[in-house]
Amino acid sequence: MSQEAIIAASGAYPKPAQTFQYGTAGFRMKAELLPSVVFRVGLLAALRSKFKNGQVIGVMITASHNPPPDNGVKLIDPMGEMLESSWEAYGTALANAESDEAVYEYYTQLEQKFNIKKDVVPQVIYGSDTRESSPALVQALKDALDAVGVKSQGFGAVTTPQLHYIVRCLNTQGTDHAYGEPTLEGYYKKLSTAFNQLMTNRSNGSVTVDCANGVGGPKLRELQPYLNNSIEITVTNDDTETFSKLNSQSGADYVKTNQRLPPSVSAQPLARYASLDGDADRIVYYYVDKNSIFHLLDGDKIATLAASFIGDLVHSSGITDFSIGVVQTAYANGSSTAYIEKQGLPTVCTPTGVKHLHHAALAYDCGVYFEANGHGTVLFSPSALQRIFSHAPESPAQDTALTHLKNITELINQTVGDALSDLLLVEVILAHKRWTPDLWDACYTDLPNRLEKAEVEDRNAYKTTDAERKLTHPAGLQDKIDALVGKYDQARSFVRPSGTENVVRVYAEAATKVQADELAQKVKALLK
Ligand code: NG1
Ligand code: ZN
Repeated sequence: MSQEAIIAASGAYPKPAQTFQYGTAGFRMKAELLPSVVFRVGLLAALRSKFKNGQVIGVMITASHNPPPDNGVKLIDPMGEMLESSWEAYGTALANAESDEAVYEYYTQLEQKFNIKKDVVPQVIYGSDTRESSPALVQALKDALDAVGVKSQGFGAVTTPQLHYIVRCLNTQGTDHAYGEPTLEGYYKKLSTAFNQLMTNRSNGSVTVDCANGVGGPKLRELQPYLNNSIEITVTNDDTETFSKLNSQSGADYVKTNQRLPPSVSAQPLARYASLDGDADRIVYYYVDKNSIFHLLDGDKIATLAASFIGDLVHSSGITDFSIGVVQTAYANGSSTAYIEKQGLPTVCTPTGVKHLHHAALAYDCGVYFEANGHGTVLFSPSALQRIFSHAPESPAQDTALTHLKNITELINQTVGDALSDLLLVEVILAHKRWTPDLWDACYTDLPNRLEKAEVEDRNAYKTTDAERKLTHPAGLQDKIDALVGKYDQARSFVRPSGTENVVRVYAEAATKVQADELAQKVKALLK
């Protein structure tokens, strides 16, 4: 493509006076700051695809659980995973190039650095969530893709995990590890076929799903006709027309952070409720007990549920020497870690951000990873899948368990955490166990905890070690935190800079709610 064409196209998207950084969730900020960033991410996606010999790269425009005025953009690698970390820096550098000429120059430098062949046709697919700002940003992306001759396809409003699924399907088509049909219909068929088989002759009442007025609402409605009648799903907070309602007083982040029902939900005792986030890659469950007390069933509870269910199926199938591990972050409730270890399963703690968890989960035959906020999935290694699908059962009971296990591997979106897939997974497990939400909840009791955020002058001054559980900088601060923690029972607290917002987060847990709240406040006060 000609130098003039790229420079001219870039000229339509001037860079604001702002420094950008490709963080945990790509670029994310006020939407009006993003057009130049999205344009340049389009160039990066083209390079990435060329570097990967023309494999399809995905670009998702979303700001997940952030408020309506925000937006964001992130890249999806060929197997449906997050962009390889080493490339984040190239995205950052492109986004910060001060002129259109500098954009072009850096683009050609990267072409040379990676020895990119001129004759490879890059392929990129893209989608967005339901924000008002999304169509204009999609246009910026398209302009970049056109300027560098990318073969591209838009999927309109989709959930983040749907786009990850389609990327993987496109890149595995026609191989012996084909992931599925690269369409939304293919996605619904894959999930529903596995779900319907797992729910044959089973039923499990109803679940009410709060969709945060985001893209998960319409997509859950699209999925519903494919599902058999084994559960009744009531879809709420699915108004995507009123842009200001997105993630407002609803959604997984609201429920998890406030530890309470969305105001729009009047809960019946012991009925099941779930909330998705704005791009439907997170889900949390909750219920109220007979005394109308709210109980949260978060990502940790989903991880323990999935790990124990899969462990039982593996065992009952007669498959031996099969490793299952649970990957968490520092935000995992201390009780969940203790519970998993008591079950004899290994746990690993990684820094926040799904890419870290995903990577650690690859070490097991089956790696279950969830952030406490409900973002996570289950990975089966290629050799584990091969063993599962070639295993010869020796009894009818083994045969049944094995069939369930095979369907579980199909039901789970193994590319990335997926609220719709996780919803069906939880429903299947509860139906198989005949568990009401209180029985699920009774596996262990969460330690009371508190998450706070603090505005600080420079969050980059906060540096962590030990999977973000300890601060190395500012010097001396960790000692002060440790001294406070020592004053409370079963207490734990840590401070880390957010990767998605310009804040520092404070987490505290302790034996009682009063203690957890007080500890969080006192640690927060240290940051002033
Ligand atoms: P930051 O802003 O780095 O804390 C938040 C979530 C992460 C992850 C990312 C990406 C918490 C405490 N942090 O990261 O778990 O989901 O957003 O969306 O929930
Ligand atoms: Zn999300």
